[in-house]
Amino acid sequence: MSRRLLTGLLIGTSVLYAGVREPSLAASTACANLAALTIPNVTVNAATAVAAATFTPPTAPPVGYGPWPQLPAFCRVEATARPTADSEIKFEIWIPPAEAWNGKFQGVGNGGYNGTISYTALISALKRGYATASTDTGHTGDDVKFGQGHPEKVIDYGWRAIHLMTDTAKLIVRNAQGRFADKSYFVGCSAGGHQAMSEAQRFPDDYDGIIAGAPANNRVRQTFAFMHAWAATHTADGSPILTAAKLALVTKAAVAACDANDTLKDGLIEDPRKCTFDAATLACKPGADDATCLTPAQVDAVKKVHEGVKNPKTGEQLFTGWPRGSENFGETAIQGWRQYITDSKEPSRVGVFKYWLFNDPNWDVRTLDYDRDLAYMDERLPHMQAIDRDLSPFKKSGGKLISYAGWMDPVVPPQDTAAFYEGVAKVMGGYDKTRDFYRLFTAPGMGHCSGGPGPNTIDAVTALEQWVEKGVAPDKLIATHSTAGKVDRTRPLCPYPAVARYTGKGSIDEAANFACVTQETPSAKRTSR
Ligand SMILES: [Ca+2]
Repeated sequence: MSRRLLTGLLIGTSVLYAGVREPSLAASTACANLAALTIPNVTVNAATAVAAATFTPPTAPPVGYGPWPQLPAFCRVEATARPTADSEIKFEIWIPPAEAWNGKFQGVGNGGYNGTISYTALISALKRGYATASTDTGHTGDDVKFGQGHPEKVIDYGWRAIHLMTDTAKLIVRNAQGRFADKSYFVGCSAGGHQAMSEAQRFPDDYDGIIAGAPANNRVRQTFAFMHAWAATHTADGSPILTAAKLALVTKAAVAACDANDTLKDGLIEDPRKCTFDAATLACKPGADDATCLTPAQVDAVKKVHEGVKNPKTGEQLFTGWPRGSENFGETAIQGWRQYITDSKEPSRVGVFKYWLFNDPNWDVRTLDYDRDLAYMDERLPHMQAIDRDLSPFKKSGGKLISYAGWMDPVVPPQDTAAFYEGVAKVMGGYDKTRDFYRLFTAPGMGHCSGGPGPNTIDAVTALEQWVEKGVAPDKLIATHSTAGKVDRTRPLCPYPAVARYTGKGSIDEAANFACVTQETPSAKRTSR
């Protein structure tokens, strides 16, 4: 981030605080009276005391979530921030009554480009006693078209909405409770992981503890990778080359080929970077095409997605490929390449090029120049990503960061998350000087943020609370896998680059029979001189 940007932000922050007219400095403010707060560039639209078991979020619950649960009582504050004339950033702040408040604040993240309040995340924070806040990031809906001709809205999405939400929420919580929160946390996965990284890098004092799940923080390059993967898996007329069944065939073969790489046959690829499975081994006999094999075009498509995208001019690996094993491992489109690569009628996020970069709705992905256009996007849309590897300011402010990644993630490639960790370690002076404030936990057989054949459910919030509040750093996170709501496998996730090794005794489905051991990773070898 540029110094100019940082200065501007700091000034913006101090203005925000200095300009607030607080009705009462010492005492708490009744919920309804919070609507009278005057905060520059922020309008408090409503402040409503919500009685227990009476609130239903205005949107339908996400698929698979079930009906909205009954909630305890809270104060619901709805606000809009307009840091620029073109901004319209909506957010909600939920504040428990004093007796139910755990004294802490939790900001929550978003998914994809979706301009919507994250009610599921607000609910889970409120139920733990947190005062909590979520924003729509300044636009409505998952379509990136909102940014056409609205560069300030793109910046709101990129980083500004989350920071303003955080600043404003802390202030409103302070007014509601009569004191500032003792600790502040940010919790997000996917785009939320990107937002988490952005906060750690751009606003190192916003949060005491941050959770960055499957962080899509290398977003410029990831967007190029989406273009490449789509072009690789579709014919010139846009027809898909790979079916769901063929993708499942590849996953099965990849797992069969690489399961034993870690010496434990548990149906999981421990580290896909060590898996050299070649889709060509599934090639049909010349002229044949049936359910058990891949045609030459299908082999070619799979190989290109595995191998990732290179700069054609310099040969530099521009972005990693998607991991072997991530092709299709479940029933839903997001448990494989279908949702973001093969089933899409057009490349995922192609609108970033059409509407944000070239302002040309007819732009054709086949004209993309992976050298020239990358340099152009890096220059034009730096606020779209969070890739500063120098986390010294965050470390210095006492911040703690827990990141996690599923080795089967078909959306945000986990190899990139690991590479980012290695990059930070290099800048910070090694793994020892990194793990005292930032730990990455990798999960074999886990998909995007959750799901997958491996243990994929963790309680990172509790681990982070222990680290921030008691100084107990997480040496492992226990992940669980469930079938039909029943836990059938547990496994420790280890701080990168350590991995979980079976002790040789007892069930391989029980975490107690595994120990975290440090190993040298292929890319760590490459980067350590
Ligand atoms: Ca294995």
